[in-house]
Amino acid sequence: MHSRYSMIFLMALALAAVGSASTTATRAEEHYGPDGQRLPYTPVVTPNGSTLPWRMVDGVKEFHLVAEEIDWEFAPGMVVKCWGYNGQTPGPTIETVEGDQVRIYVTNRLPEPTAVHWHGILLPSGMDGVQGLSQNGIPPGETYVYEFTLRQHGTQMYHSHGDEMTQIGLGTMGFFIIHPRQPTHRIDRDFAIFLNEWAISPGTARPNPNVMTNFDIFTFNSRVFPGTELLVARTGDRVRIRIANVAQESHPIHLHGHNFQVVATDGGDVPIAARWPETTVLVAPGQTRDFEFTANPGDWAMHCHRRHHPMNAMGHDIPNVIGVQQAQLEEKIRELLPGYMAMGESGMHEHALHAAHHEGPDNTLPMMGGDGPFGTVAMGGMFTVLKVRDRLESYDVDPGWYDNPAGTVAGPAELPAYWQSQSSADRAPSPARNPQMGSTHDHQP
Ligand SMILES: [Cu+2]
Repeated sequence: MHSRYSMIFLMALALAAVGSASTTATRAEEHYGPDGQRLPYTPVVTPNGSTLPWRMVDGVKEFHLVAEEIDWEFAPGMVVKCWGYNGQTPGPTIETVEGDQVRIYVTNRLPEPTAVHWHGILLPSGMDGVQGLSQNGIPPGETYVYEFTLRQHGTQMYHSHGDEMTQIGLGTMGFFIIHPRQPTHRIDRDFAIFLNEWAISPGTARPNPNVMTNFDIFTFNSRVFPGTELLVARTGDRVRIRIANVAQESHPIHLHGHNFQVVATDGGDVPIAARWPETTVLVAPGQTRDFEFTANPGDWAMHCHRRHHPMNAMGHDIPNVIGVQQAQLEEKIRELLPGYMAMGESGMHEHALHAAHHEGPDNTLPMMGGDGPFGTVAMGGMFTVLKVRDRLESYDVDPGWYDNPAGTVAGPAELPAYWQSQSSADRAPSPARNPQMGSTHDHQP
């Protein structure tokens, strides 16, 4: 049976075989499929998820997907009633190679008909999986089969194409990755992260798929920080990150400490001459984006750059109290609500500090949290950490916090006298040095 664990076991064997050698040891690592054959690729890691097992039947790579309702943990303390595949949302990653003939059985255990669309894959029209257009809906309790030959490579997706609003809204999607038959270069670490947003009122467990714009939970592979799995790499590794989105909103995904190039979309490879450097990639609904970079040592944040997306519920629809003195208000509210604590007048950092001992409604996460080496990280939602180390025992073990070289961490300082002597007017840019501003300044009555 193909599983991540057998893969890890094989990796351990490979490591043992080459001894305690240098960092190049695992780069020569080979990976094997369920049939014992060497895989012509580095298997994709789906953080907080898994790869769908397959079996070879007369030269055809067979898979089985089961669409079903599941209880899915977004982070410790919050379990959500989702619809997904094989016990997960996103469903397990389908991993194939260009040229493979694939046969995919789909069993529907949802309470309504469904169909699975193979997003971005070139295939016969009748295999495209649009309910009503290309096939009958798969009735609850029944199994349909899809079969086609892969004539391309890239990061594609699968998702429900029947009652999309409800079914995709509740989590019926997954990666369909097709590796090139002839790789142009080696990838050391290959990660796949599906974006989604949800409307889950505090104190409830059932996402509301009818919501159009007012989402309050934003997820990487249906997990929120600090429940998102780390991305671990070795200094100098060639890292590929694949991001997919079939939700309502677009998400600008930002990686710290690196610049990268978008090397592929769900339409195929981007020609080398057409690539440009980026630190943020916008991933719109219905798109995948693959980006690559060489890993630099450190602990690096990767997150959606919309301000409310690396954050959990409860920050929405609360009154703006920044700068409001709440002391007397707090006393008055305490007469009605013992233990009430006013927060937010100097920002929401305070909230993150109280999150550990303040209970919210059942099944509801603090708006932000996560412990770092310097206190609370004060993040939630679409946020994770890429940990890159010169030396690693294993990609599957948290290497701990980054040991910053001496003199490379920002810290307290004594402000030099020449900065202290400045008045706030002096600190402002000089109008005289700016030709446009200077002219209006000079001619003021
Ligand atoms: Cu976002």
